[in-house]
Amino acid sequence: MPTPDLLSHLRSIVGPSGYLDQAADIEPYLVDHRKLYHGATALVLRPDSTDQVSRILAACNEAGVGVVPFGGNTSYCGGTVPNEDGSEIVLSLARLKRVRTIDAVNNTMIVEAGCVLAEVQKAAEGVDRLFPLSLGSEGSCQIGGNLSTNAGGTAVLHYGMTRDLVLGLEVVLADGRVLDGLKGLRKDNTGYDLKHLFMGAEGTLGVITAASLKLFPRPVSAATALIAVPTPQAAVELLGRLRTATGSLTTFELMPRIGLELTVKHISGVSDPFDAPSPWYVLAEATSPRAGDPLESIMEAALGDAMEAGLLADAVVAQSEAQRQMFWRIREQIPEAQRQEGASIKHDVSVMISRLPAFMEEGAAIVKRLAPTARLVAYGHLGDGNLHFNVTVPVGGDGKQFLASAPAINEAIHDLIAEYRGSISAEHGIGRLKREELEHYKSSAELEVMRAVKQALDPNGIMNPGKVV
Ligand code: 2HG
Ligand code: ZN
Repeated sequence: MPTPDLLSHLRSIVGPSGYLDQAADIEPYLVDHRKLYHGATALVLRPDSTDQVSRILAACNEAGVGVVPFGGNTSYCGGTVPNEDGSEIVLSLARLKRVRTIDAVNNTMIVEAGCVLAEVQKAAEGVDRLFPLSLGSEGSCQIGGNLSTNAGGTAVLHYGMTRDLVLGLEVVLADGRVLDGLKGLRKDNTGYDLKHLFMGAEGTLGVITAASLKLFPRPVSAATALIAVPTPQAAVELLGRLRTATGSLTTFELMPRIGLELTVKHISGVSDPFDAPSPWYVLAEATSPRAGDPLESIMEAALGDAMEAGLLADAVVAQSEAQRQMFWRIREQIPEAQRQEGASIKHDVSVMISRLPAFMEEGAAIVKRLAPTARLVAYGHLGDGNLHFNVTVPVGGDGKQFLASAPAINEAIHDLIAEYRGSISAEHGIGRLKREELEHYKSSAELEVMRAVKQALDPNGIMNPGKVV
């Protein structure tokens, strides 16, 4: 437990505008986005400089008090909830929100951890560049959280995961030392690449306070299509064709019929653009920084060929920005529509794309066996081999009762994923939710190396205790 002396020392580090200690103010920091956990804390710190973060960690490390880094609170895995006994301090990065530099020639920007992702995107746009990380929660998630969880999203196919978009990090270690990796170099082969330790570590090894991010040419031409496909296998074949034909496929998302139905039902401004229902749909987008790039006609020709080959039943290439946005809305609002429909059991899994259709068939059979009346809503980033293999409560069913079947369904789906040599968390991380499963599915050698790294960087175990390892 933090002593009154420690608490007052921490308050003095950040000054009167840098902390919250009244129950009502603290409450929003205690519950995760999915409301899976409810923690407790005596103090939420809101430092406004790396130096303050450094002094906070040094003090907590000496006292052996746990620190829970907190960003935009969009974690799916309870990654930022303090434990229930109130013994940990919450460290919000929200006030570290400066864009320190933008260098359009070097194609880099240095941003602080508390910048909201949409603001980072906007700052890049201001110098005619693209920062390509793109997520449903981009209006509220913070770049520090994106980096710490190595977030995915809908442009991974072309640009990679968050860790691929980073040249270097500024990190405060558990004992308060600062690693300064903000040189903005594209080539630096000087031994272990330390930055990658902290991306995906979810704040368990140190606190990311700033990052040097890669910028890209800003796309000005795009072709966006909504495509009705008969099977996931057809979608996989279509993916290969569209990648080759366009040379710049940025997005390739798979959605089931029920995903479209749920968004049409719950989300305003969404309608089904097709005459006939289809079991599956794909949202595909190709982009290019060249003005006047004939992507639309290239996409149309490729879709025509694919139709002749029996890979699709129908397709619409967006004819206006409004239509393009509607197609995107159908995909991006599936999680919200699913939430409005009732309780759901989520699996954020990945396998090799070539094996995805077979996995989906076996996974669907498992769901049918364990929850015969529940509704499988399997959608997501097919281009990355990553599906949200979610299961929604039966029509008119009781949410609580349904959720009681989660452990059995999780175990069966994750066992299947293990058989397929896939991942039980493709893009949402581990947090608190999947810590035990991680222990089960990682090899002992992997776990030993992870624990050795944790021990080396955080010997007192103060960094986001109880998460990941
Ligand atoms: C998405 O791809 C997000 O829309 C959320 O990763 C997935 O809610 C989900 O399961
Ligand atoms: Zn996703």
